[in-house]
Amino acid sequence: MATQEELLEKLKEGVVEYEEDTVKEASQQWLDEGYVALDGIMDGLAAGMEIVGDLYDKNEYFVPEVLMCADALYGGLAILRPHVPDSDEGVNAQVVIGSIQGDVHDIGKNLVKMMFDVAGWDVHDLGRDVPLENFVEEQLRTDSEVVAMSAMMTTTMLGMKKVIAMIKEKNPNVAIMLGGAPVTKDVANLFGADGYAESAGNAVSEGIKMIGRLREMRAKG
Ligand code: B12
Repeated sequence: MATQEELLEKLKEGVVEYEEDTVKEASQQWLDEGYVALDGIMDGLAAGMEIVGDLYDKNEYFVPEVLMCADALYGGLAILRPHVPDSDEGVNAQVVIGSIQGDVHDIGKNLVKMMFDVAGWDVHDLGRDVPLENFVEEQLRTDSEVVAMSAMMTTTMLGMKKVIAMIKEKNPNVAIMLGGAPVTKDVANLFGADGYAESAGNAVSEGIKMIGRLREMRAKG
């Protein structure tokens, strides 16, 4: 019998120490104990990755360690993700998502994607390092109401401004949401985006709000 706190610690530490087997074992134990899968993902795996981010920022970890930490996180995610129940938030919507051109960071983007997925949205994931025009093309192809872009670098972030202009020019009736560590609400406003969320936890509720505003605008003609 392990408590939630003990297992969360094990999940976090497993990610930080890049012990994929420990993470997988703790993830399975988490399920066996009947704890909520999403809590294990957010408060265990993602929280561990945040610590990894700090270690990287302090030059204690470098790229190889970080990649192994990411592998450990994904090992746990593969076990926990199938046990996150669909939450019907009553919105039938489509979202195009991807990490912007030049940016290979996709861990945060994948968590946001998962949140849209479990909320019942149709998610069109373009992956990472996505050429700017692909966002425009995929939005038109799928007629998605929302486009969600992730950037983790100040340099790549600038590409999002271009995509917003390109999309709005072709189709003004699209709600565009930005996210990623360097992105703030002010940046999102400055770039002309319609929404912003600082974490995967509130991406869906922000998406729902944006869709509400969009549908209202459309109804008014
Ligand atoms: C993991 C990591 C990597 C991994 C990426 C693996 C992968 N598959 O993603 C690897 C090792 C490959 C890597 C490489 C590089 N990295 Co790096 N990396 C990181 C690190 C340590 C952690 C990022 C992470 O995964 N965090 C955990 C997740 C869960 O959090 P998150 O990404 O912030 O996402 C959350 C929110 O931001 C939000 N969110 C994210 N996207 C979106 C999208 C939407 C729509 C919404 C609503 C919300 C949302 O929700 C998420 C969950 O709650 C950060 C350091 C840091 N402190 O962030 C540096 C960091 C991002 N990297 C950095 C750099 C510079 C690089 C390299 C250029 C390094 C190099 N010299 O080679 C390369 C090249 C990358 C490239 N071309 O893209 C810098 C960027 C600096 C800057 N501000 O421009 C950082 C900040 C480190 C630093 N302090 O220097 N990196």
